[in-house]
Amino acid sequence: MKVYKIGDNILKYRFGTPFPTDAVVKAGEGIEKDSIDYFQIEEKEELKLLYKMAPKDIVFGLGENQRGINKRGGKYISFCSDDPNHTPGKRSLYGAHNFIIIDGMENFGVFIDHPGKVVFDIGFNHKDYLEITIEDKNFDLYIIEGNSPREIVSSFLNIIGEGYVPPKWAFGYQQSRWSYPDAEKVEEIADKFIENNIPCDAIYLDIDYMEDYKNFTVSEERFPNFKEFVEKMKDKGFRLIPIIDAGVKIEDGYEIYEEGVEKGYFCVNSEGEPFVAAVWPGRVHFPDFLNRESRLWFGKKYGKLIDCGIEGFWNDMNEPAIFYTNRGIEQAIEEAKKAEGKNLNIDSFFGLKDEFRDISNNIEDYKSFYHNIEGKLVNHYDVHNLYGYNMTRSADEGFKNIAPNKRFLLISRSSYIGMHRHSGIWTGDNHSWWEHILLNVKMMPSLNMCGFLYSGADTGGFSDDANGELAVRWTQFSIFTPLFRNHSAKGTRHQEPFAFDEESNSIMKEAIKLRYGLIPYIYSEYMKAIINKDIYFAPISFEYNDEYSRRVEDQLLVGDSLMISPIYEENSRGRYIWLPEDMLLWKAKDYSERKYEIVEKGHRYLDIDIDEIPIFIRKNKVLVLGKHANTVDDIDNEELVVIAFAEDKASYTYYDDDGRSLDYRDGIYSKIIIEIEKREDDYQINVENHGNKDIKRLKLEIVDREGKVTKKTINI
Ligand code: MIG
Repeated sequence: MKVYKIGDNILKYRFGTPFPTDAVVKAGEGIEKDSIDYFQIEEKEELKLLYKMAPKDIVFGLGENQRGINKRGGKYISFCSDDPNHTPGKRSLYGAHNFIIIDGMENFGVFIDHPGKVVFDIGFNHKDYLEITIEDKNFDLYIIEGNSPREIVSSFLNIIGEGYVPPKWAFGYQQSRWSYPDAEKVEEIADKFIENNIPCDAIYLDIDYMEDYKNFTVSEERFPNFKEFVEKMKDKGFRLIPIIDAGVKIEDGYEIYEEGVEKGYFCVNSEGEPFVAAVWPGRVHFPDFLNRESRLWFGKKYGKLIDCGIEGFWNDMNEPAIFYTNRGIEQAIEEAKKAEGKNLNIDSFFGLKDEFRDISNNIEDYKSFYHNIEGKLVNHYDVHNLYGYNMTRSADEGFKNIAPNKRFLLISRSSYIGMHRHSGIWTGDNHSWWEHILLNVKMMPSLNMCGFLYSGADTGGFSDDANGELAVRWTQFSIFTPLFRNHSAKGTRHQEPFAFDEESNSIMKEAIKLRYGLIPYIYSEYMKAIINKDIYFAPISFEYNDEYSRRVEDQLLVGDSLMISPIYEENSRGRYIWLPEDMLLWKAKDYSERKYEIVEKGHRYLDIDIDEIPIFIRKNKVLVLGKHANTVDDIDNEELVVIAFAEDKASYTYYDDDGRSLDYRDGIYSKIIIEIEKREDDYQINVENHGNKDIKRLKLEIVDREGKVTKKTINI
């Protein structure tokens, strides 16, 4: 075991010869040390790290996973999986995010940098023990110390590198559905947004836009003159976001298939032939995204669609999902033949059934193909969790090749730590279930801790049918998620904001408009989090360390100023809330009607009507609010409403930039610093403008401890 010091409070313990994942961007200095802090090690066939948790310890992290913000009580398996049934017992979803934080008697973070299977048993096997099992013994273990979870997260974000920033328009509302079958339908959807005056910035193109599910092709029949169509839609205010799948169709004459075979860019089987699996298009090869040349080659292909005016993509099926292989089908048929005519009992019958179920995403298939890493073949199974990450990296590298300083929208389904430098994620195939609103709420801070700030769930739920109330309540939560996309599966009920009864439609519309009003705050907080290596969504215990705050699972901090308490139960018209301090409550219906009330610290039951979104402004904090427009680009930035809950003073730093380039990385952005201090009967207000050329006026609404509102306008 070698030990390295990475910065002041981070040690890396190297076991064996780990596969380089490029998750961490900071190198360290070798030091002398022969024992590991915190953990006991058990080495058998696998390696186990053991830690005894104190009764009140909380374990945060693990990104995209089931269960609570506090991960205690569960077992989680990092092995990227295409599993569309996110029921509570599931242990693997699409991502592998091996970072946790222990917060309690001792405070430290742990990152297992290993691209194969890792099991986190967090008080499941034995309620007091954290057991981390690493199947093969080559990995890096990072231990990060800090005084608080926030400090630990920040140190972690610092070593995994600066997060992805989408173009500003990607903070607008986005509409998706599998599938809008043709250009006509896409335009019809766009026109409905226009007719109903509902803001929307993007419409997604799911697999049906392609010709026979071939990546980087567009069906001439369903989307004729694609380039003109993209332009026409952009003129109407909508960007189109096509999907790209991992598998490349095997078909003579298909350029990408032929080039890939010729140049050896695909993953291979044990004979060195391109590995064959089947997904949407039938049989496919998988590009070898772990190989640098293949990655660059595939990345450039995005240019075909970028040339048509496309500015955003979603990368799907990149766990990679496998529907079947010949091996799987043959094995199942063989078992079926053996069973034919037999009197099957409980074991043999269900065994046979499972044979067929297990044709998809089978471990044996993952073990039967290889990546070419600098001339050496590496079995896919050992590096499985890096595949989606590197597909998405390939896209990002492609974009940088084509337009080095332009931001593109990019989200991926599968991911690994480090991919957050290249893109955001959506959380995959959830259901139109109330439980999945709550899961969405809990997942957001966990994802943030792992670097994935630009994230969100399929609002309204992917599978199953949403009713109006579910779509409303989900939308009311999603207005706070940086990625705000409504998506649903083929065959399910439509769930666009105009798909339901009049009342639900109108509430969704107002919520979306409110989202646009919140964009100045959301964008400012998002960007400050990126630049300062901080998070956007946090559990409330990150700021309040009292007994109750440590237990709250269904309220979140959004940026530095806000707390939210989403409704996630059907027929509910209110809920219990824990207030760790007095806060200013605005039950928002739309952004122009603002009534405030002070809610005092304590356990409170709050009435929340179907059209209300409770927004709490923390003590001495500030919310900035703009206006809506039908697209982000059209938002009028001349005036900002500044809502302050000033017990004695409040301050805010409002960040903005051009929203489309990467210049912010060179410090090219503007800031307005607002400082409010309470005097006897009035407020002293200080505003410093560092380079913001859009905003002309600040309309302050300062609320004091008694709820008295003082309004002032300041020209800047
Ligand atoms: O097997 O492209 O998660 O968002 O609509 C399903 C069709 C494949 C899964 C994605 C989903 C998308 C769907 N895809």
